[in-house]
Parts: sequence; C-alpha cells; structure tokens
Amino acid sequence: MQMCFRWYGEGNDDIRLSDIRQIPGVSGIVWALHEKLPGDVWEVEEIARVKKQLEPYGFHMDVVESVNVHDEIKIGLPTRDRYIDNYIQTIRNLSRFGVKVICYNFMPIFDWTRTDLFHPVGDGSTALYYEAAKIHNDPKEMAEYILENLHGLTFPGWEPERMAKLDQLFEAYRPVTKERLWENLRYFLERLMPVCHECGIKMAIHMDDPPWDIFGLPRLLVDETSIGRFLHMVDDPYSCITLCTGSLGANPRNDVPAIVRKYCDRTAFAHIRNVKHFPNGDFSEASHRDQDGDTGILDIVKAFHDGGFQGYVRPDHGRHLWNEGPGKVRPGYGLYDRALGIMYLLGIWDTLDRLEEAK
Ligand code: CS2
Ligand code: MN
Repeated sequence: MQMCFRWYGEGNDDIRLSDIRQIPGVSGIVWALHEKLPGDVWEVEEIARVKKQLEPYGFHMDVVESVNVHDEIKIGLPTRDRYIDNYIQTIRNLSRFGVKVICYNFMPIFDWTRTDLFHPVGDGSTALYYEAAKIHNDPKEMAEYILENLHGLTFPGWEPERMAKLDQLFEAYRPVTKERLWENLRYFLERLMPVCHECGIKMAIHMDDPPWDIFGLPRLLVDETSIGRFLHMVDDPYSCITLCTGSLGANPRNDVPAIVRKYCDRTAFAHIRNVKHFPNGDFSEASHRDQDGDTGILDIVKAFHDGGFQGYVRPDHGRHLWNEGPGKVRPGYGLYDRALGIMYLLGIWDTLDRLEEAK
C-alpha cells in the first residue's frame, strides 16, 4: 500500500506541503485542479504547475481526486459527448505527467452529504455528522448551510455555481431513474476505456456517501451487490473502485472488511476512515482507532494486507482537533487527525508485515 495525503492546492489549503512532508510514510499527494468546473479540460500548463510545486518535496502525483463528471453525462443528455471528449482530453493530458489513477464519483447533484460539519465528538474535538431526520427537509437549506461553513473554500461537488441552480438541477435529474443512471455510467466508462488502456490510467469510482438515496436522488455504489454489478458491467482492469470504508460503513448492514476481501483486486485507491452509528440512523465520523467507531478498521487493514494490496491509500477525513475550528479548517480535512490516522494505519500495516516475516 502506498500512503498518500489529500491536498487542495497552493492558495487553497492552509496546510503546507512542508507540513505534510513531516508525516511519516507519505509518498504522494492526492491532488486536483480545484478551480476547474466539471466538464473543463485540464490543460497541460496547469498540471505542470502542480508538478512543479510537489517536486521539491519528492511527492508523486499519481492520484487525482477528482476529475468531476459533468451533470449532462450523469443525466445522459445528447450533449454529453462533448463533455466526454473533454474528459478524454484531460486523461491524455494527465498521462503526460505519469498519473495512474483518477478518482471520480457518479453521485447526482451532491457529493458527500452531512448535516453538521462541526459536531462535538465529546472529547473537545468536532467531526462531520449526519442527522437522518434533517435529510427529509429542503436540500437547499442543507446546501446553504454547507456553503456557509466552507467559508469560501472550494469543495469538489459543492461548487457554488452549481448549488445556485439547485431547482434546475433537480428538474433535470427528474427523468433519471436508478437504471438510467447505471446506463449513463456504463456509456461514460465504455467511451473512456480505450483511452485509459492507451494512457495507463485507471478510473476508480468513489462509493456514494451516504450509501443510500437522498432527496429522491438515486445512488448506485452502496453495497457489496452494487459494487459487483459495477465491476461486472464494464469488466475491465482499468475500471476500478475507490473503496471508501467510511462511505460504505455509514450503513451498519455493510460488512466493510468482507467487501475489501472480495474486491481488493479491483481497488485502485482506498479511503480509510471510521464511522460511529447511533440507533436512530445518525452517524458521526470518528478517529481511525478501531474501537472509536463501528467500521472495523483493524479487520479492514488486515483484509487489504492479506489481499496483497499495492494500491494507493489515504486517511480520508479526520476530526477537527486543537485549534481547527470553523473558519480555520476545511471541514474533514484538518492536518492533525489525518496525520494521526496515518500513523495508526501504518502501525497496523507494519505489524502485519512483521508477523508475516516471522512466519
Ligand atoms: C471525498 C469525496 O471528501 C470526501 O468525502 O472522499 O468527496 C470524494 O473526493 C469524491 O466523491 C470523489 O469524486
Ligand atoms: Mn472517501
């Protein structure tokens, strides 16, 4: 496994590359051109700028998260091909810099969804929180709340330009049933696969977060069966998954370690984090430590280790610790808890390595 850290780019992230350099075991930066809107081509000069920023620290840029997919592709409009052509051009441009994996998602309208971005965990820290009862209400209220709490920071999937048109977006997605969404995903991937082979780039779809339909919008990658359907639908080694343990783990019925064992081979990228469930359907993000949540972090890391996982991994979200309050941190993406998470994950991994050597 190759440990990475997500970074939002110069001028867009308070965390500096020199800070990340001090976390043991991190070899690469998970990056993106965050100023780009879904559907834009990522130009060579723009990618070259990021490469130049990473180089002095010795970080690789193998993993991009995310090249976001334009709504017209997800909706399946006749105009989608022009955006798919742009996506293909972006893949070609990224391949010139040795990029190996593109993480993306196919969630309609919203990316990850939470109702409270700074929920007290009980020890003085705060974390992202999902209150099930709030999700039946107005999606606009939720979108406004999230945008307000980002304090002007960009967040993929929460582009203010898109959020300003929520009514139109909901209207446009109205005919998109779950089956049509599957079909649109297949169409998109089948057009991409030849280019991915040529460029040596794997497309790695992120799980839907949370893993169930919200606000009447269908969500596809939610459990073992749907991941199986996805991998079978375009059965190509370049169509892979980003196995996000926290997204899947939000549903207590998902046995995440079993899912890892089953699909380790087609996992190009792993997001590892922990979630704590409440009996009323709410969930809170938790520290990476196994017993702080219900996701089964120890079993998950063991499952990757047993599977000989050589892909990329990152600690996904963390809690906000010490001085990382509202306005001072990008929600979920503080420095400290993600760094602690890395040390926990590497601690498990190194121990498993040692035990294996001793066998
Ligand atoms: C990420 C996702 O912050 C997060 O929850 O894991 O937003 C992820 O980057 C996208 O869904 C991938 O396209
Ligand atoms: Mn994730």
